Amino acid sequence: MFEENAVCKMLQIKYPIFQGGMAWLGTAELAAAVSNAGGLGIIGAGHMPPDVLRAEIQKLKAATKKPFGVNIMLMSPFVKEVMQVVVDERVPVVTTGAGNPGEYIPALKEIGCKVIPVVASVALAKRLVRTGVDAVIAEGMESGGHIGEITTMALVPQIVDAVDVPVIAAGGIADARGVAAAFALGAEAVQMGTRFVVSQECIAHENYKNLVLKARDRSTVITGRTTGHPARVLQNRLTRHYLERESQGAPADELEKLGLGTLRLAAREGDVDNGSVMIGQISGMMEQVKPVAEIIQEIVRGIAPVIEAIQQDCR
Ligand code: TUI
Repeated sequence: MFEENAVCKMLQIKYPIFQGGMAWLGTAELAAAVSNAGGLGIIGAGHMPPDVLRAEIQKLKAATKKPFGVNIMLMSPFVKEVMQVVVDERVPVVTTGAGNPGEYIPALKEIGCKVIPVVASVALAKRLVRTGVDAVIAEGMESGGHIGEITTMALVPQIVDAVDVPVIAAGGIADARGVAAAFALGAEAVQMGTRFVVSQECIAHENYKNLVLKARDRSTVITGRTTGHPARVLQNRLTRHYLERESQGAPADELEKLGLGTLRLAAREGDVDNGSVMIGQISGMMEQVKPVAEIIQEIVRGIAPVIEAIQQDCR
């Protein structure tokens, strides 16, 4: 299975399934569970200071012998220092988000790290492929957290056609049907965030997980469209106030202040009224907290039957 898959071969992983590098949720514990189950576990560095990230990487190395990644959020005030940490620690795979990682690519390539940026447009995908990235993650606006403007359905095939590196699809994928659909669009792997938030190994506060389990198809909203940092979150007291101020034309600095610290508040402290419950649109489909290994096995076993059913129908 997946012996010929370009992403599995490049990264030496068993299944073409990445765990999204979620700030405050993508811990060593979650990443170890995903890597040990055959996927690619990823620490979400978010706004972590460098010493905290180093400790997290060391914890992950102690918990798995399998390949893993670190996601670097390029809007972090510590971006230069955390890049140095991943170089020092010889992290095998780095994914990036929320910006253009161009200036950091040479140092990462130098240590043999596979560099896989998240992109939300064809233009950035093409530019980064010219600078030598190993693959790209095409992330649709169905995703949770910081997002672009194009859906997975429209973005993935356009990026597949535009670049000559493997494409990993992200945004709105949480089961075998989503993986089969991503493969049909030309992706060679998938990245999932929402599905792993409601896993046993995810550290998210139970209030956060319970709200995700209760979500329906239309439960998320996009905040920050006027600030240049749009983010998908579950609708709650915070988003109602934020969107009201945004519609009244509140300045970006006031809106940015309203969002400060709110992801940690919801994810770790469980204040899901005043915090940001970042999650994707596929949260409407999440019914149950499951162990990571079960999530991955269920998806992997489900792919061929989905494709066979389509083939039957198309004969
Ligand atoms: O990065 C993400 N999702 C995130 S980061 C994050 S941390 C955060 N915390 C508090 C407030 C705001 C964010 C939460 N969720 N996904 C990857 C991603 N990258 N999605 C979209 C992009 C992206 C968008 C524009 C990448 C590059 C880009 O263009 C940059 C350029 O210079 O052209």
